Amino acid sequence: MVRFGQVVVGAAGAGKTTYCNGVKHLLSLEGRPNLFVVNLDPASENYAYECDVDVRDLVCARTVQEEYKLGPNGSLVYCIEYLENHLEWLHTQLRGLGGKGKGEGDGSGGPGDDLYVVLDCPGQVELYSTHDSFRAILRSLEKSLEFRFVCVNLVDLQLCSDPGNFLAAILLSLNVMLHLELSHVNVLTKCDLLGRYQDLAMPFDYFLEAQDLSQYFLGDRLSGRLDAKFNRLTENLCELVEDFSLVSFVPVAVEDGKSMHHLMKVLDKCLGYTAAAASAASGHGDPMDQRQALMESLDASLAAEGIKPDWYEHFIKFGALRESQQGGGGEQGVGQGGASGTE
Ligand SMILES: Nc1nc2c(ncn2[C@@H]2O[C@H](COP(=O)(O)OP(=O)(O)OP(=O)(O)O)[C@@H](O)[C@H]2O)c(=O)[nH]1
Ligand SMILES: [Mg+2]
Repeated sequence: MVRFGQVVVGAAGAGKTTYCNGVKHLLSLEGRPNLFVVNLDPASENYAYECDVDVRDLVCARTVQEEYKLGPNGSLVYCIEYLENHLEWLHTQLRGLGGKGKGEGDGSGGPGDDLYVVLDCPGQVELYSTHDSFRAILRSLEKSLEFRFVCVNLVDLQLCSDPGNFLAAILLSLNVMLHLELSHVNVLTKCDLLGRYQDLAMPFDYFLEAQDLSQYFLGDRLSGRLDAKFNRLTENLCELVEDFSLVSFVPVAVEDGKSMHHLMKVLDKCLGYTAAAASAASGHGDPMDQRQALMESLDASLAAEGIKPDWYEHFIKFGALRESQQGGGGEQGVGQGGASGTE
């Protein structure tokens, strides 16, 4: 019996909370059963955010900061270590979800058989790249509650506009992948803003595949911005990334149903999740007709542009449409919970 989960990580402001809301919206429309969002960010300031389990009910970074006179980073580390030391709280909360677990009621069993959780994580990357507590928390959920996780590592599109930042994001992604030891999918977020980066130095596909990175640094080399030693280091790092071919990105804009649907398919494949598998696990009947219809229509919209849509064209059109609908306001973000999930 397996339960499924997305572990949504990424730097501060990468779009984790907005993405989690978007996933809940889209997958609810698709009729995915027993879908829950779990806030694991003790520093979240967003009290309007709807989640099914909230770590702030156990420990809150703001309170810790005041009580122990810690800074924002120290208090977050304290909170995650506190959660690691009070894992029974998280286990109990997760057991309470779904209500279909075998041991429900007597406290001995696991959570709902077809549970699918989306974990909204803090924006402090050290927690996923070097610190042990977060990884220990995930291991305990895998071991005690039989969760199967995929790490969804969000990277802001903005980082593509500078070669150094992009390389740093790639190296960090590798670091997170090695540290958490989970199936791992890198996601480029906020791609509706692609139109603002029309001077990107490489075709968009190259960013998605993390290819020809040395080429990307050529501009910096020619301008003499980097010294010779640094150039060599950069070239070697680029070669390392390219040779191992371990990093690629799936592009997403949360309000764009097509891109979100594409990502959900990638994640389902990583998790081994199918509606049939979930139904079988829960002993429930066939998927609802409504879900089937929505999946088919989204599949058809993807197929209309080929198996691999031209994301650049797609996002430029989507961004333009979005701006015209907003009266050309040119907002920076989509706002919390503002994801529509469908086009
Ligand atoms: N245009 C656009 N903005 C987005 C998208 N996703 C998120 N944003 C905006 O990015 C900003 C940060 O989003 P959050 O979801 O709070 O990011 P976060 O990673 O949860 O941030 P922390 O919890 O502070 O680490 C907000 O202003 C969002 O509206 C997107 O797909 N497109
Ligand atoms: Mg957040």
